[in-house]
Amino acid sequence: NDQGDGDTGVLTKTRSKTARPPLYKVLLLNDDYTPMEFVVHVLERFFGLSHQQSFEIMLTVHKKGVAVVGVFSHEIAETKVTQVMDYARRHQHPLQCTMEKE
Ligand code: TYC
Repeated sequence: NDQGDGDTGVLTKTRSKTARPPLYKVLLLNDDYTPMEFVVHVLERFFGLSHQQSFEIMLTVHKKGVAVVGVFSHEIAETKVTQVMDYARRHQHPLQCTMEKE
């Protein structure tokens, strides 16, 4: 892994494997006010989930407080979080969506 660099005595790190970009979990948080149907709609609209998948994830969040909605690259995860937060705010619901490194 450490490679000599000519006669300088400087060691250079090399990598034989291809590094994958880090992935980020997008999380949905429970609250007491956002209607269940609104959460289901958000999951269908922004995450391309079926109605059944969306309903199940919404119920998991409702019961456990939080659930992973999907795993994405940093840029895609950030876009999803922004879309959900803007949409919830526009509809005056306190729904919270965040991301964290996997
Ligand atoms: N707890 C909300 C209610 O009882 C429903 C809800 C589910 C809210 C999931 C947010 O991420 C959420 N109306």
